[in-house]
Amino acid sequence: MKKIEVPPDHPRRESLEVRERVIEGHEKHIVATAGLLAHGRGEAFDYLIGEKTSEQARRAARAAVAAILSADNPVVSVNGNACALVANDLVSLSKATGAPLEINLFYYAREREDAVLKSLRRAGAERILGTHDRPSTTIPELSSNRRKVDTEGIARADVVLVPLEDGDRTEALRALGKFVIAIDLNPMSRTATHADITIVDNIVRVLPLMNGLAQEMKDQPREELKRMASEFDNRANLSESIRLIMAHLESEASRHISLHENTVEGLATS
Ligand code: PTJ
Repeated sequence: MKKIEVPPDHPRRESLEVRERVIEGHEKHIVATAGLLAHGRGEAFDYLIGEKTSEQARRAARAAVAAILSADNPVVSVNGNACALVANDLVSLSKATGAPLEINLFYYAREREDAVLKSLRRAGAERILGTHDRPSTTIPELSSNRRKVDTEGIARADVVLVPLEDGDRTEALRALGKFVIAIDLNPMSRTATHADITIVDNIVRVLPLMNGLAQEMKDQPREELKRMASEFDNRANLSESIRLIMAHLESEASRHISLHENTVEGLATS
C-alpha cells in the first residue's frame, strides 16, 4: 500500500505520521494485526490525557530510569508496536543503560521475529536477545507466547521495562519477584495497575525523555537511584494520572460551554 503524505499544515499531522509508522510496520510484519487495534486504543487515551507528557509522567519516567540504571540485570522487552514506533530510541536507551533488548512477541510468528530483528539491527542494536536461536526458558505462570524468555535476558532480569503491553505478563513477572516498569497510555489497564512503575504517556514522547534522563542521571550514586525507584508510589501515580484525565475533560467541557456562549452572544449582537 502506498504511504500517504501527511500535509505539513494538517492540524493532526504528528498523530497521523505516528499512525503511518504503525501501518508501515504492519506491512513489514513488525506490527501484529492486533497491534493496529492497540494503537487505536492508545490514540484514544492520548486524546484523554491531552496528547502531552504530564509532570506526573515525568516523575514516573525519572523513577523508571533510576530503577534501570541501578539494576543488576535490567532488560528492555520489545514487541511489534514498540519496534515500529521507537526502534532508534530503544537502541539508544539500551546503550545508555546497558539493558539489553529482548524481542518478546505475544502474536509470535517467525517472520515477525525476523522483521523486528532486522529493524532493531538497522537502528544500530548490537546485542538482541529473545530470538528463536537463543537459549530460552519458560515462565510457568504464563500460558501465552510471551512465556518463552531468553535465559540471559528476562529469565534472570531483576528489572524489566515492558512498553505497551498486554495484561497477564506483568503479573507473572511480578510473581517471579521482578521489578516491572510499564509504559501505557491507559492508567486503568491490568498492566498499568500491576506494574511497580507505570509511565502513563505515549511511547513516542517518553522514550526520548527517558534517554535524556539516562544521560543526566547515569553518574548518580547507585544507592540514591535505588531509593528513588523503591520510594515511587505507583498507586498514587495512577490515581493522579486518572485525576489528570478528569481535569482535562473538565477543562474541555468548560471550553465548549464558553465557545457556545460566545456563538450565542455573537448571534444576538449581529
Ligand atoms: O507485537 P506483539 O505480538 O507482542 O503484540 C503487541 C500488542 C500491543 C498487540 C499486544 O501486547 C496487545 O494486544 O496489547 P493490548 O492488550 O492491546 O495493550 C496495549 C496497551 O498499550 C493498551 O493499554 C493501549 O492503550 C496502550 N498503548 C497503545 N499505544 C500506545 C500505548 N501506550 C503507550 N504508547 C503508545 N503509543
